[in-house]
Amino acid sequence: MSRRLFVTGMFAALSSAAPVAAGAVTGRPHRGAVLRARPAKVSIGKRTVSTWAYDGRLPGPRIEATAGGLVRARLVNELPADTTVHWHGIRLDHRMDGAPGYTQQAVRPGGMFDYVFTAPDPGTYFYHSHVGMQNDRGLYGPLIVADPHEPLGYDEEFTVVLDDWLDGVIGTPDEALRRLNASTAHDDTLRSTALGGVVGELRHPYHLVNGRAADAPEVFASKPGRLVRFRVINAAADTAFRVALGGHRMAVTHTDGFPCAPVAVDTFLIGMGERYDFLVRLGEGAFPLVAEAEGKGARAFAIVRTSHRAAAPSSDVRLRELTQRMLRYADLKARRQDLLPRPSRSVTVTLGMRPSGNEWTLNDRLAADPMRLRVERGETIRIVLDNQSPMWHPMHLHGHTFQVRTSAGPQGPRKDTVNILPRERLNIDVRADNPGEWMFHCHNLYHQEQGMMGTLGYGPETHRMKH
Ligand SMILES: [Cu+2]
Repeated sequence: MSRRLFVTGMFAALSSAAPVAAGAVTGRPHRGAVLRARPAKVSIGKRTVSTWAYDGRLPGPRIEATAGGLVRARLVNELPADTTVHWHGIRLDHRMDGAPGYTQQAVRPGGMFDYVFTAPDPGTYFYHSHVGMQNDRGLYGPLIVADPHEPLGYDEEFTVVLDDWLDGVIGTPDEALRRLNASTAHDDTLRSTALGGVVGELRHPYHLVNGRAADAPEVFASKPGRLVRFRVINAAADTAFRVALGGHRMAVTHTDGFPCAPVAVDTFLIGMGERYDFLVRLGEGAFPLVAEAEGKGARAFAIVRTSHRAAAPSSDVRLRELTQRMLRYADLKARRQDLLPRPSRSVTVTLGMRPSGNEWTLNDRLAADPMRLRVERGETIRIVLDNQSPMWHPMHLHGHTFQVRTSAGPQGPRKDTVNILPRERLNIDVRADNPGEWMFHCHNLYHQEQGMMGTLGYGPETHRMKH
């Protein structure tokens, strides 16, 4: 059987070695993706909502690259606000990282910016705005980096972008944040044992697979017997998902872009900013692909169909897979060539919550006066994440992929986003091989905007860019 690598390619980011002025918009014609960030009405199933999106699409266009090749994408800002694009998980030139105030000035309304960078590592990534609450609107899309020497054999692949949605339904994300800031309480009804307690800040009225709600679900059409790779991306602001495919066991093969020894499980939990790839050999029928909004009593839902005759599953179908064997970080083993050297020193990052209940801290500091971890180029350091706050946090480091050191030994997975539960301590090792000033933050967007943002920087601190 032939392997179809790119099933929905729209904008190929061509590999090319042509030199380009980084970031500058040159007079030369632009080759590559164009992302027009603009207000749009989009259908999320039976409902149409007003939001901000790239090219009026939800998710934004799929961008494809080849490992070692260039990605070119021109951001055109047609929003009534500043914006940037962050390339989540990519170990790129820091000037292209889209971190406003750190690596670039945000792009003003009417302006544009050319992102041009090499994508060194193959895998499943995504891009999103890094300004304010814009990532809880529609400003995100998948970025898939192909491996020219792909070792996995499979027949077909599908990308599954998960999201929690409120924009244009119960106001805007900025209004939701203002409500949270006016309150000191947390919704104690949003709970999960797997996440160690309260799971999130609010209930989003919809949960989406590839921009579609359960009332008009995405359908992945395939054939019985095919070996299929699913690339799952959690682009949500405040929701972890528990993912399972009815009637199938899955072999998890990658997390956050990087390969791991395949693990057979029934389900996995994916935090905001994380990615998982899994393989399944499809049976014959119409199968529910369910992503439970963990602890929120709601779900995202899609259908995997390999038979025209089979009746569609109901979106509220009970799946036994959701309660069976769930992936743990300790199950994941990196390849030998992806193991980082032993760290030469360690630093502790304490995750905290102020008594206000709506300010989240790293080493007691808020984003306005951020914690800075200083590293020197070439060293490997251990970061001890010590969660003293009452909630779990998906911590994300820009520009690097760290190694999670689990209780299962030194071969933990390479990741860029890791969930840490309340009262948990977790070691991650980082090799300082990509100079710059990098954001290190919680990928719960509400926590990020309530202060949980620090930096990892090389050498002495130089002056920070003015916003
Ligand atoms: Cu958090």
